[in-house]
Amino acid sequence: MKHTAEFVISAADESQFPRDGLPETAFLGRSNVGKSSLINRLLGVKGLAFTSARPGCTQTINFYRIDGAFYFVDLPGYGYAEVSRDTSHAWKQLIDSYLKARQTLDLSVIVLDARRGWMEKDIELKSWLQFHHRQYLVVATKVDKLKTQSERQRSLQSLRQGEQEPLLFSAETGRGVREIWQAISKTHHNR
Ligand SMILES: Nc1nc2c(ncn2[C@@H]2O[C@H](COP(=O)(O)OP(=O)(O)OP(=O)(O)O)[C@@H](O)[C@H]2O)c(=O)[nH]1
Ligand SMILES: [Mg+2]
Repeated sequence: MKHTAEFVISAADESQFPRDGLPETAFLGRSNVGKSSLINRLLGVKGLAFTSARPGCTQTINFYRIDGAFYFVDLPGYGYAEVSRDTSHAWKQLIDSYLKARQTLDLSVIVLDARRGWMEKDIELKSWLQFHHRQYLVVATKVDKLKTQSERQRSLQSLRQGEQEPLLFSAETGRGVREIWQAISKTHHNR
């Protein structure tokens, strides 16, 4: 199914978050894992969300209204060490304020790099979401970069350590798009 996507706002603080009450799916994960690329591929629009080979590309919270019915929310990556301590602190505050205050958040997508698996910050996020009874989905991206059979096996083993089996995705090949949409639609319907 083809979806329509409209960019709504790039929010630098809470006061700029939309207030129309539409439900949201947020994309969270470490810097450079491929959150923005995932959004673009799900919507089939290249360049809708900005992406870059350099970590720290997305610095504000970007809201995209989908089919006039819900939002996709592209967040800055957490745990990017090269930004100055002040900036990194401001981002953390922005992400925290979003997660804590946002009533309309009904699904968080934890985006992992398939080659790295669960990192400390990802586990922290998952624990936080579980503690607050928030629904989440785990996506392992860049699977196209797992070239050999043994790389794929090793990656799968480490990814399976969470309670939820991650959906495998590649922004390059489009693998996983259908499954991820199914999971997102299911959450919206069960609201
Ligand atoms: N091979 C491959 N490269 C990918 C994939 N997804 C993203 N990339 C590349 O990874 C880099 C980072 O992608 P982004 O989508 O900007 O990552 P992000 O998580 O939004 O990064 P921040 O906004 O900095 O937090 C870019 O160079 C992308 O082209 C994928 O599935 N396969
Ligand atoms: Mg980004």
